[in-house]
Amino acid sequence: MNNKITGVYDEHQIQVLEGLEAVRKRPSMYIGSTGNRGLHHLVFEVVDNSIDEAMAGFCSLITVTINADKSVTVIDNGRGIPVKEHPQQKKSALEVVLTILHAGGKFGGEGYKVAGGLHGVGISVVNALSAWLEVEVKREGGRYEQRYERGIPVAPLQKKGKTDETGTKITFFPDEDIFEEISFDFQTLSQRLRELAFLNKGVEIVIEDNSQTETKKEVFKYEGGISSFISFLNKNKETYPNEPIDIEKEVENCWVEASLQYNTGYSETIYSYANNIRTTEGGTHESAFKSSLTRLVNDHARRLGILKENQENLSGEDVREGLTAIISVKILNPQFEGQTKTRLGNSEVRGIVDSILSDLLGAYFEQNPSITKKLCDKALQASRARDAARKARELTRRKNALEVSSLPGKLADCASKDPAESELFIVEGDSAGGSAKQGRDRHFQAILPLRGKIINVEKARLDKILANEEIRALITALGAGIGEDFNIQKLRYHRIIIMTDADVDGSHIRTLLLTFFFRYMEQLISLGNIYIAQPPLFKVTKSKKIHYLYREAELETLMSKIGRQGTSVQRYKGLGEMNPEQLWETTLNPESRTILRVDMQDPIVANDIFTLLMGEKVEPRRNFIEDNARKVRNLDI
Ligand code: 0RA
Repeated sequence: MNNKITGVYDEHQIQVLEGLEAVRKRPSMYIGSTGNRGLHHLVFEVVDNSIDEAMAGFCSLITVTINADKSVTVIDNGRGIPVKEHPQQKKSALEVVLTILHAGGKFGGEGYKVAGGLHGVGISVVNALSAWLEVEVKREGGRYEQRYERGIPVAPLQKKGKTDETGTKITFFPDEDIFEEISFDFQTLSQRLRELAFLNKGVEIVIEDNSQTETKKEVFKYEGGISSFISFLNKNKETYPNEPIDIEKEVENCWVEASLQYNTGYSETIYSYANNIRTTEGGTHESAFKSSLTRLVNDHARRLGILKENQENLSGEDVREGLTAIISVKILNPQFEGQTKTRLGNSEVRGIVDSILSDLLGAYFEQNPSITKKLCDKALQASRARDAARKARELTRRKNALEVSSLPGKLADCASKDPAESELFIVEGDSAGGSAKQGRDRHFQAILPLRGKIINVEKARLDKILANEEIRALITALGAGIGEDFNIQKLRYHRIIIMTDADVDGSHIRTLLLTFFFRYMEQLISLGNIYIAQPPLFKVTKSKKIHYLYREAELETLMSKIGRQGTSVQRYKGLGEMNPEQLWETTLNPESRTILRVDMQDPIVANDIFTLLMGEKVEPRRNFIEDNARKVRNLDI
């Protein structure tokens, strides 16, 4: 008897149970959170394993399906997880991969040359956090199946038949005891899958959603890889050169790909990746890319006589004005550093990226003098504009030194000096501004009325932007600077609330403001400091009882409830029609108002939307607005 028990629960088994237990006890340590993000992380963890197969050259198709029962299936046509008995563990290699933390690709033949993985926690974590998981492997002529519940196998791996195919199919249902809500979002999944398809050229990634009444499907496959990504990011812009400049080379097991293209705009968009992971904090690959580009452009600007001997070098920012670029490296042992572990630390990467760029981009510049001249010219213009902007900025800064008196005249500031409790309402028009000033709680609510339309920052350089009165007032009121100088620590209000009329002009002003924040104070958006006020659309009065309605649809519902007789309906055409008390009650008072927080799920998508809405080309904008006219509530993010 005893022997039998120790036979089942040997040391490996105990190790497995302890491992699974640790994951189930502190899931956030492994997947970040048990909310929406963590839930989607499970899918990406499985997909990353399939991507690893693709990177190793064995997999060309990955299919992700959200099933009707809310489980998710990931299928790939890779080599299949090995099924033979693992020599030390005395069970199938597959079971080892699914039950032992970090077992991943660290065994089994050659393993991987390059391994990705979001945080590389392995599919055992997905297994541990799933109510059930079913795996099917096709490999070595056979088809094998196994089911797990809460990470523990229900039965040993079974052979189910013969097949010539190879691949892995994993279906899992996250544990409801661990996750707040089991609801996979097509959009969230497809954004990341599209990105993975760009980063792994030629790999076909299919996503299907069978969990809603309407099934959805998208197929991502880009033969051009990150070059297609650049075209995608620049799709509604005027660009040069016509096709992105592509660079690709492997040196000492470090695979480097870069793609870049300029557009006629003024903002800089650089995304860097290491082993398919977006390195938002940059790192050695990104800084080497930037410094090589700066050096090369300066060299050529001098050679072409665009920069004269007595002129200073162009700065990195000048050189990157209007640039869209992606740098992606795939390496053996990536070291991720920084607060969010998204900065690449490997020092050897710097020299490799630098020499590859010098060679290949250098050659491109030499072979394409007219393009090179064009981008040198643009960088020179940028540098002149930056000089002018610097002077303008120094003026605002010097004024700032004089403290309170430097605040814009039209700002009605709040009494509190504690940013955490302070709110700034940016209000369209003077009359609404007047009502807001009277209606607010002046202890913590400040009002900044906007007079004219603010400048469209997608169409102007920084010097022009800084010359705009409305923008200047906004920057000084917020107190945190702008662009590279932006310092969130100095922000004077933690809630910045955009309050515009519920009409076309109002939504235009709102988009202009959001575009400005996105381009020049991005942290305000990514950290969730920006809000949109929700003033009511209707005031309905019946026998002295007042109802404020915030949506068209609410009107019918209410009318059928209270009846039309003796009911008066007032449609608010603008904020200015509300008296101060009404404005307080409906829109300002934290106890009774609703405000929407602007959140930016995916900066790539956000970038796209702002370019589309505020950029140069008219046609795509019209199409977009027509396509989305009904969704406008969500469009504003
Ligand atoms: C361990 C070793 C090998 C492949 C895999 C795991 C593998 C895991 C997953 C997860 C999803 N799809 C997968 N495909 C493969 C190497 C196998 C070999 O050397 O043949």
